[in-house]
Amino acid sequence: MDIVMISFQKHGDDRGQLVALEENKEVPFNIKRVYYMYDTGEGVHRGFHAHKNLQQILICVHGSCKIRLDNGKEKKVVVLDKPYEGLYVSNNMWREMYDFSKDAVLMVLASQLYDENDYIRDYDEFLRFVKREED
Ligand code: T46
Repeated sequence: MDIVMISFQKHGDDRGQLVALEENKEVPFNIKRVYYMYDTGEGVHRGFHAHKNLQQILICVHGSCKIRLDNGKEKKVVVLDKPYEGLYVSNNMWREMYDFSKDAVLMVLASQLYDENDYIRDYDEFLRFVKREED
């Protein structure tokens, strides 16, 4: 399984850093939605689902967290701890977010509006979905 990390250009000067993200440029899709999570409690694990269609870029703009990705065959863990790095998460990918630092802000850029019908929340259903997509 390939992990796709995107390193964004930093526009730094003596005032500090700035990162700009535009759809279909730094971000490889039309951005329909942005959400972020913060104040995540110690020991909390979030996610535990996949998406049928949604593509996303996860950026830990402050602090750090870990993302476990699972494509139904392989699992990999990615540490997000740089505000200028984005993790591309395709559809058909089971995800879990954990080990949030106290100050973590995880921002997500999404290719679709929120749609509960796009979620696969049952792991066995996810495995069946991935298999069907392959056939
Ligand atoms: C994902 C991972 C990385 C909304 O009303 N609108 C939204 O756009 C989102 C994302 C959530 N919500 C509501 C639905 C729930 O009542 O916010 C609540 C928490 O959402 P959820 O339990 O789905 O959060 P996570 O952290 O488990 O998962 C989220 C995204 O839902 C998911 O698409 O890939 O972050």
